[in-house]
Amino acid sequence: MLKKELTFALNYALNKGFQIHPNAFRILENVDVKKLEKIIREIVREKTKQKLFQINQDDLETYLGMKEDQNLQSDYQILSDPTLKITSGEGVKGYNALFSSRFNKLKRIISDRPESKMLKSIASVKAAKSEEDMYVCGLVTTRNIDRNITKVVLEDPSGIFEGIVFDGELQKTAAGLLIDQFIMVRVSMGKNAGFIIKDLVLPDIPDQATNRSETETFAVFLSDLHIGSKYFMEEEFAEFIAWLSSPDPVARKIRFVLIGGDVVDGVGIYPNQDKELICQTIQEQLKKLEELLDRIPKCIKIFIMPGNHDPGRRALPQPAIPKKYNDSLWDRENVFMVGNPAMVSLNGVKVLMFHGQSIDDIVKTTPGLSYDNPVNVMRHLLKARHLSPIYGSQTPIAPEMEDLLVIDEIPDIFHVGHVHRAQLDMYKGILLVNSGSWQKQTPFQASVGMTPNPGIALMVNLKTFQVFHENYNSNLDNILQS
Ligand code: D5M
Ligand code: FE
Ligand code: ZN
Repeated sequence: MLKKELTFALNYALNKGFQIHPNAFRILENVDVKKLEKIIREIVREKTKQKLFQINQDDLETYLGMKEDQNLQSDYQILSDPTLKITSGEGVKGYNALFSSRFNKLKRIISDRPESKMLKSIASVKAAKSEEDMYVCGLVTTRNIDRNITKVVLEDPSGIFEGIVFDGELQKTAAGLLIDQFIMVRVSMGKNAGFIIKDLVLPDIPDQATNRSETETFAVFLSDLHIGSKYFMEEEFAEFIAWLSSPDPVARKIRFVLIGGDVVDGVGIYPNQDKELICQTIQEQLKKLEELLDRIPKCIKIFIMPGNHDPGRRALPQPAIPKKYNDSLWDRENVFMVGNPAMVSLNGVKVLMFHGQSIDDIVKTTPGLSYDNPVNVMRHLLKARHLSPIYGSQTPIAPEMEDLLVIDEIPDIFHVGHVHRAQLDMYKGILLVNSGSWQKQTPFQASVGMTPNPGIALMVNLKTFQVFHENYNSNLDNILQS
């Protein structure tokens, strides 16, 4: 049934002898009802003057400012993508290469710090027996809290270092250390020949100027659609996609859509998954994705990254979703398939996209972190300058020759998903975006007490970094905490 305001507006035009083209009608259906009457009156007045008695799509697009703004920049560059770099070294040799790459890359990153001039190898510090403070660095292998003492064990290529933290404040930092992350420590010899850790230095993000777009182009951040799942909010997602073509002033400035993984629910990802699927094959799921994405205006560039539910390979880094599952998506001129993690530049703004599998391992082992505040975990990753430090837990990591999960290049926006909680924050000038999900709470999530806030689209003005959102979840009022 037509809304009464729309019927009124149509009758007004018809009574003045006008015809309305079906395309124009489609646009009118999406216009804010409060503005309908004014729009129609003005178009009728103008066209009557011109003695043209049909209202077509062009009239409305011109009137509503829906015509593509040609001055709005939409330059992109894929700055890094693991897809073509993936080699997969084999066996123990591969892991040695991976960890030595991690150590060397992070040592280079920390070498910008003044203290690093005093860095010595673990073997030489152990041999020195010096009275002075010394610096060593390495990957954390143990972090044990026992009463009021924290023991930290580090490893570098020369050996293993064990030190004790006594200081109260420093113990808090030590409690937040992630296993296998890189750190630098200031140490001195204790009375009984053990080492005392006097300072812990993380690679972290330096104070820095961040990049901005010259024009007010907007980007949308999405993830975890889980297409194919019974719980995928197809209607709400389709409504959001339709909004992208609406006359809304923000929608008119969107030129980028980023999808941070779990685009489909996949097949055989967890036991008895088939009972929770409405599309039983990957091909069918990706076909549905294609149909939905095809409704997005072609001036919008779409970047698709895989997550743990998508096909390709499970271990990080993941290659882009292979072409064999849906080559027409690959062939779209406005669609770019990238691996996980990837760095893309949007009008010069560098966005680091990472699905976020490692959050599960970090939340489990780090006091004070939870699924409700994924941005806090994201801050930990930036401080560690690594996307998935913990090795050997739930997140599978492949034995690559180069550790592609080190955060070499500092992003302007850090885009993560996976935990199904939309949330925003800032850290050292970097905008942190967790893009939530478009899947309702699953029985599994309910059983472990995970409360997602699905159906929210987060959007960023790439010139000002102002953030907007569209909420398609009728159950959520107060949705964003930051
Ligand atoms: O994961 C969405 C969230 O739910 C993510 O934080 C992991 C958690 N999750 C989902 N399934 C499991 C199982 N089987 N064990 C532990 N944690 C789980 P998604 O990647 O969307 O499935
Ligand atoms: Fe997910
Ligand atoms: Zn996931």
